[in-house]
Amino acid sequence: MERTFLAIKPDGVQRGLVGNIISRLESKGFTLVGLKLMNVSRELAEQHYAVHKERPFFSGLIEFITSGPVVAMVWEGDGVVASARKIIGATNPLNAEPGTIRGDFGVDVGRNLIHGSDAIETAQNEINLWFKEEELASWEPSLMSWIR
Ligand code: FUP
Repeated sequence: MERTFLAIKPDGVQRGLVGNIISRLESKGFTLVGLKLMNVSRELAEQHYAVHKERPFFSGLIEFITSGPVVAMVWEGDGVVASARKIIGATNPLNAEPGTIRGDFGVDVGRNLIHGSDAIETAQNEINLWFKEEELASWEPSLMSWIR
């Protein structure tokens, strides 16, 4: 079953949007299989955003993501990687459609509320980076066979 890694960033936590964000993914029909509130070490942040190491915004990004607790999550379901990206919306919240998380709640690319893996392979790498195998709980929503 396909999985993705999502993280509600410090701005999302501090603005009290954790419940709202989780609710959107739950009511869409995806299954939560991993969840933890955690402070992010500089080392983890730098590994997670390694592809952006040479970009001018890198140090600000690391500063931001390590500035307060984040909610790290793994979600499961058919097509969850691409669908979660749609639910999240464009990287710059000013370009994100209303109805998306970033479109509804954000105005600043450096404070865009949530991270979502951009491809199936990236998702697998990010899940392995952020979670230990025993922190993930696979389960079947048996009364919801109309969803999966
Ligand atoms: P996304 O996959 O939508 O999270 O976007 P990217 O991987 O392109 O960017 C990662 C993070 O870098 C974004 F969430 C915010 C930050 N960023 C900036 O701060 N400034 C930019 O110009 C681009 C990205």
